[in-house]
Amino acid sequence: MSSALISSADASRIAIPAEDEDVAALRQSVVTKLTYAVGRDPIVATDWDWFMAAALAVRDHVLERWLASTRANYDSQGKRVYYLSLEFLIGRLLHDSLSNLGLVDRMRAALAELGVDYDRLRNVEHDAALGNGGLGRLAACFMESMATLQIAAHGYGIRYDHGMFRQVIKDGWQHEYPENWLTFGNPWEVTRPDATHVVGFGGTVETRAGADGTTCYVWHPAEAVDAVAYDTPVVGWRGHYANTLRLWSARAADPLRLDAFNRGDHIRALEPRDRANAISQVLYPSDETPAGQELRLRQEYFFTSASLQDLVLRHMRQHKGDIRLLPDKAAIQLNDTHPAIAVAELMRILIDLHALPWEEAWRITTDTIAYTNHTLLPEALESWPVSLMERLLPRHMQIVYQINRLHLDAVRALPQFDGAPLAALSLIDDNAGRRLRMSSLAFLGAHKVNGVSALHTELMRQTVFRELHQLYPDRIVNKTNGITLRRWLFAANPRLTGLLTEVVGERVLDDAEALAGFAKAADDTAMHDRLAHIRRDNKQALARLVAERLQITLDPDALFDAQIKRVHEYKRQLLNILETIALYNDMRARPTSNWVPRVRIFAGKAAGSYRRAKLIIKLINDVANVINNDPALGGLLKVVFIPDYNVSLAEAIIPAADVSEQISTAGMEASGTGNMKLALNGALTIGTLDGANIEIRDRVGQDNIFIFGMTADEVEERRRRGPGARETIDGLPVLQEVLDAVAYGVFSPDEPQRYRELVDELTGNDHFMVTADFAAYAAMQRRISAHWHDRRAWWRASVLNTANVGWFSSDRAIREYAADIWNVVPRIT
Ligand code: 26V
Repeated sequence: MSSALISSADASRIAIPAEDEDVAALRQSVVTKLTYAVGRDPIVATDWDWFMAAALAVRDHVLERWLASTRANYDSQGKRVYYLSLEFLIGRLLHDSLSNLGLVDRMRAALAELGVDYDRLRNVEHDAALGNGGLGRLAACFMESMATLQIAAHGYGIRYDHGMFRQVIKDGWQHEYPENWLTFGNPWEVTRPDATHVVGFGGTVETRAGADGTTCYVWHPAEAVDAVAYDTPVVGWRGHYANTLRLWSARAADPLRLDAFNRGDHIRALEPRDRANAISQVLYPSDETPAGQELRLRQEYFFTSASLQDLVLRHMRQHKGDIRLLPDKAAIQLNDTHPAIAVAELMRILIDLHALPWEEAWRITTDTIAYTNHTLLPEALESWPVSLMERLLPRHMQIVYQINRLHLDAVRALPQFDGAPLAALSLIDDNAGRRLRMSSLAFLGAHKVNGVSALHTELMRQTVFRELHQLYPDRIVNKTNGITLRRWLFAANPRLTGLLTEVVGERVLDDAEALAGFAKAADDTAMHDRLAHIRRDNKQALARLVAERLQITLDPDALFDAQIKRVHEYKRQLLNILETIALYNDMRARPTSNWVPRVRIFAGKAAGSYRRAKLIIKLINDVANVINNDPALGGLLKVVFIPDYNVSLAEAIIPAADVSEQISTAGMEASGTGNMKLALNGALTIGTLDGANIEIRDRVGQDNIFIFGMTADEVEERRRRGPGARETIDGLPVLQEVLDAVAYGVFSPDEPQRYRELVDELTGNDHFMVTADFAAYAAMQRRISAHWHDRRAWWRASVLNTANVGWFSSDRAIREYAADIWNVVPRIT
């Protein structure tokens, strides 16, 4: 590894003097922050006060590197990456920052000298939950990897006042409550009122004759909203370098209508303020429905426009006002279609504001922009009613129409064009009212379009982008997702990390592929014992958390089996809970069999309006109630649904899991990233041939992963043949018994009909193939139990999982984006 900025050896010499001195200095800076920034006397300071003081002290450490990095980027005049994402699911920052800076132990010692417990204090930090799930967490991992690899990058998004809702389980049902991460202040961000941009909405477009016979367009928006920047430094591994996450907050340009106020109409007077503020108020639970809401479109345009204005301004300042250099100096990555309006917005900036001709503007736009697709689910593909677009963004729609015209003309001019209708290729979908297909706009405006796993990319070529792919066969590329080891191994599982560095050496901390060296421990039984010990400690810690939150006792010697992710029918938590019931029935029927004690752990949120998913959560809790309280089982089987899943809870569950559930209907999970985190920590996967599971199998070896069920092709084929659930169930008495129990209210005696609709769907259409995959899943679960009895085989497989998943590091993913899409060279190679 080499670093042009500063090498590791130099950095440790410069940044880390004698240890005691450092502890004393840290302690002093925490006390100073407590006194002068928080304004509290140590005698009365609460955990929160100490947390703020510690975070501000850490931030000072980061700021120096941040300023140095910013200066280095400016001086180098190099190309920058701009990652536009409506979601950044970063979680807590204190421990992660300290861990990346190598200061955890010293901070712990400094606080201990002040009589403060670091572990208690780090738990009072609120999660920054500015995302729904995989897409948002990926953006956070990517930001960390770009800082680690010293790629000059800016993340751009929205500073939501309220992030992902808080999930409370009452009587087994999910309830959603607003989340208030900013209420007590956010120590990590720096407000930049100077970096404010005005974002327009609505109004009219004026056409003027230009000097040389051309036509100029002047947009006169009806409404103006200020986008105010809040910057958070993202510090990379070993703390040498930091990038900026810039999140926009919306403010009314004119917050008060004084005329109304003076008339005494205070409500109306504040209307502009409220309307503007609404834009950055809440994160949409985007797994919900195609957010038809105008507010969602306003959010998307708001942050896209502010970000493009910001990056163009930076470019002009840095590169002598030469906008033509933009593709050489900026790579813009669209994280899904949420910022797809960037295509039209950049065209507008280039043509209307910089007076470039269309062709040149189009070349600059497409050379600069790239787009990542994260789902093929038709209901999840964004499209906006043309009428709404024309009202809200009239100038952008003119540009979109022109893009579409030129695109369709080009198709008609192709030699192979046979006069067939071009509906499938058009940017406008005429089927369900006229709607603008955002995925097509993003595809046309990008030089590269990527999927997030090999299978997903192939399915993109065959399905959603079939026609566009035929036209542009080189545009779609694969970039399999990755995760940052710094958070998901080093910070979340320090004991395992310690063992790994002992076995393969310190270099594993800088090079994920070095994990391969751990394979030599595969058959070492002494090593197995140590791993088992570490896992047991982690399970005990999780058991304490569960006891505190749910008053349920877990046996740390039981097999912990975790399904932790958004609750969605395609992810098939239902398959898991039905098989749990089958296991329960079997345990009751054959109590003297050599059962493996098991804990089924569930955690995840359902979109507030997704009734079915919420019903599945209730079913899990109802089943848990019956099973956990059945004295006949003697605690052999436990089911827990841990509420309010978030990044911090994931960090507690993942190091404690023995089995990782990745059981989506094949062809439906674009990639998954939890699968990678769990395998990295040594959990064995039970999974379908879906998303990145396939690539995980290829790397860990098929003997070390439990793959079951239909392939994506088989799913498609079976769906074509029509419903076949009835015959399947008829051949499976075990499943029939489970479905009867659910349908007749065994788990819901207070409302026997509660799960009728779930069972009706399974016996009818069964779109997600729960019944079709049931037998294979149940058989595989039994094989896992048999495997558990063979401790040598189990830990061998576990070692080989950890050893072989280094490739799923987000550093590898980012290197691929850098080389194949952005054309930037990381400073760390
Ligand atoms: C969106 C929607 C919206 C409408 C209703 C159903 C539904 C279901 C899923 C989604 C997914 C939104 C995009 C997303 O988060 N995709 C996830 O991206 C991860 C990072 O690439 C990837 O690992 C996950 O497999 C993928 O689901």
